[in-house]
Amino acid sequence: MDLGAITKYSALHAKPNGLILQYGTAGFRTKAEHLDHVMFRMGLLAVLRSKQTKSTIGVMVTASHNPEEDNGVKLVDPLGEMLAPSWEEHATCLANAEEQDMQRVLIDISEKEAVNLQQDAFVVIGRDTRPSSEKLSQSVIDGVTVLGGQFHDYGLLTTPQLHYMVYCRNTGGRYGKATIEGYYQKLSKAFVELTKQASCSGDEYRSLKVDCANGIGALKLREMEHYFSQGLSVQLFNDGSKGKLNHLCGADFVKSHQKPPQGMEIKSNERCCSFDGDADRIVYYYHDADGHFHLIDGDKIATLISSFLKELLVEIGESLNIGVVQTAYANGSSTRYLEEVMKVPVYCTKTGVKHLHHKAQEFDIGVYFEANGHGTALFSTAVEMKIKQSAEQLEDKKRKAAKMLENIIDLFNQAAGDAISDMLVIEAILALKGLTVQQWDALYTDLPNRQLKVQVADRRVISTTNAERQAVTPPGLQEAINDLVKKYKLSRAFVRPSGTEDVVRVYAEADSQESADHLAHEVSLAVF
Ligand code: NG1
Ligand code: ZN
Repeated sequence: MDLGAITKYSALHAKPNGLILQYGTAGFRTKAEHLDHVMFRMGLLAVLRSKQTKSTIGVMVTASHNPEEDNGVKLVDPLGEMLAPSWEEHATCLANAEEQDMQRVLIDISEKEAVNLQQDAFVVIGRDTRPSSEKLSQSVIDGVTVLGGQFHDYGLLTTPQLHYMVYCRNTGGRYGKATIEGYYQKLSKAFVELTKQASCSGDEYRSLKVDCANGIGALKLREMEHYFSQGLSVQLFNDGSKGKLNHLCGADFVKSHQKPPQGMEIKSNERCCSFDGDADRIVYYYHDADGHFHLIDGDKIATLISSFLKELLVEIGESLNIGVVQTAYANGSSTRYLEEVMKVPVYCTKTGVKHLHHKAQEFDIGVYFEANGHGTALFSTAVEMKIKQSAEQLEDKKRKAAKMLENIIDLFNQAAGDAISDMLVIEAILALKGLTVQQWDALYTDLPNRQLKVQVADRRVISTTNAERQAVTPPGLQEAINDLVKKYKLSRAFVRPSGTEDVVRVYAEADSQESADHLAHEVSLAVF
């Protein structure tokens, strides 16, 4: 380690005095102007992690659905997953070290993690479309090079595309080619094969309106659409040409306000979807003939996907173990439908995709989605091989189903939840099953629900257990929530400190919207 060079370059990316940040569920996130030093230091850290794992590490510069003025950064581990927890702590220490302590912290991390400093390092970098992202990603590169790391800057990418690149590079190309064309070709080939098999390919299935949150999704869909246009034509809205990133549009806005984005004209029964600012979340929606808005969130996406996968397995004659992973925010109706009607086991983890991803890896086929539309499906290597064999060896209907499953496996981004990949999976399933958006929506009826944010002096006084569904501290809070919940029918409520904002989140559901609203309000009063 050339400590002299590190000190010299670090001074060019100086940390604002007194600024303390934490590597949270989605890496570091705050106002872009406070992040230059963090980017430089994450470049350094990515090199150490790459040396330790002897693998390519990813660095993504994005703040997802946050306002345009914010930015953020997260590291991507070798198999495309989120950074290992012990390294999240190192990230926090390094980001908060005062200038004079930087060298010591770097050496500490290297020693604790037994990093061989002679090992080569390779880092890949991607960024979203925020005005601040280009300069900030340059600071990451400064950090990488000052520690002697090699790098490839992919420039503008969706977050899941960067995860895909990292995964491809560390699996010797078995998963796919680590180029943007490789990504487009892999997904489009699988999608076009699938839609060719659909008997219902009328106009209804051929077009989709997409709200791109004025973000990277628009750019990437434009680049990609000619690859899959045989199967689907997409009409893009909020493509960044006029509006501001995530402002009054995008998946987070639609899900949290339960209303359509601005800037999109919706005719009744038209199928529409929204991406978030870095295109790792997707939600669907439509207006019915009476003009009522219907949201189809991550829970219903998981239901559609898992029921289709289950049907294919029955057709092929394979009994594999499928599990669905949700969080406490999953609508109670979805959990009941999955367990009681579809007879699929459902598991609940803490909020944050890394928890869902890890749980989903335990199954032959693990489908995971957060209610907000972040998710994907994972297939074990053994399952992938078995299905490939079946697609070659079986006959007639069984072979057709195995071929379909093979293509569906290729269409999922197994490194991370991916709005583009999920959109193509959903579109293929709807076409193959001949389902309209209304029929999909009618699988079950969501329980009315309400989410609120409460500002408190210190949100850390609230701690939780049982996948965040019960409060442990402060004393008495859970008892108070239990008493309130008893007052309503089909009700459930919980509180938890947010991992990405300085707020406590309150969630309530009940048999009517009015009851859900009341319950959420009463619980938020109990939090004070
Ligand atoms: P927090 O702020 O911890 O609730 C939010 C989302 C998560 C996840 C992360 C990362 C909700 C209720 N929470 O976390 O699901 O997406 O941001 O972006 O949607
Ligand atoms: Zn996102």
